[in-house]
Amino acid sequence: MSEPLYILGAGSLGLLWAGRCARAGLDCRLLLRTPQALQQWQAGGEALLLEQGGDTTTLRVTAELPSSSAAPIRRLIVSTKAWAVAEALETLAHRLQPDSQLVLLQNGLGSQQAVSQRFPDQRVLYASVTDGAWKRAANHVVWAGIGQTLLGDPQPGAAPAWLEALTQAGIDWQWTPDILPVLWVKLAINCAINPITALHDCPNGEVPDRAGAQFPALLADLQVLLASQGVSMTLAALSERITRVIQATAANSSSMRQDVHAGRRTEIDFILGHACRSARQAGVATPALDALYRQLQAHLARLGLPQD
Ligand code: KPL
Repeated sequence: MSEPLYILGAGSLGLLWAGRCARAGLDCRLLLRTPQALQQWQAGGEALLLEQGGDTTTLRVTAELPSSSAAPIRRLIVSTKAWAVAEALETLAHRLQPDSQLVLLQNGLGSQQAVSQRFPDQRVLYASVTDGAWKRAANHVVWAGIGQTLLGDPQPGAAPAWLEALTQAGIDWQWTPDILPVLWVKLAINCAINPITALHDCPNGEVPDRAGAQFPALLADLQVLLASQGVSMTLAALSERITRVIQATAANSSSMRQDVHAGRRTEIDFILGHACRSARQAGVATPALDALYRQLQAHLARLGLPQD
């Protein structure tokens, strides 16, 4: 890959992607949000610590601010939180070219469509990522669970050749010609797990017990929601899928629980918010999902966190 790979967002996922690309010797560059963050990164010798299974590798990754240069950005991985994408992309819009390609790694739905609308001239790819990662420090990421990345273009089209560099970086990815249903199922998984972990402050594995009778009602609503979006899955298949994710990530703290612990804005609007709005627009009733949305909003308000 001759073009540098830019990574926008130095959260756990951004560092995980940057670390793996740097480890493979790819030219990857982190785009940081503030001069303070850049100063801190440079003061640390541009070192990125990638920890897996107790082993930590130190890698050197160059960072810059979107505004620090006018150099074109042709390959961009967007790894910010869903609510931060739009504003973060505006800071580098002047560096995008008609042949620039963006890969969006966000949880939930809604932010992806907004980017596609804002950048109609660029190729915007969507991804569903199931790796588990968390940050021990600003430059130190722990790869807690190896997952898979499904990539696709909401418009018909083949995988761009440069994605092969991801394989070189050890990223387990696959091209899917139909990415939206994949993202809908991921959204359903996030609706079933993340809010419960935030409400009960529990790891993923405790979700069914903590939710009690709310859980089967929620799964039934999610199945109705998926059907209304053209994703047909039986309730048994959806329940099994969600149960498998809960078991595989039993000890993990969901991204929403991590956000709450860090006193950060959550992705509620792109997960439950998008789900409830879509159900309403499709004219289907999802009472358990709506109740969970209200319950989580009230919980976040009590904690002094945004409800969107
Ligand atoms: O995607 C996740 C998240 O935390 O956002 C799950 C699948 C729930 C794993 O923690």
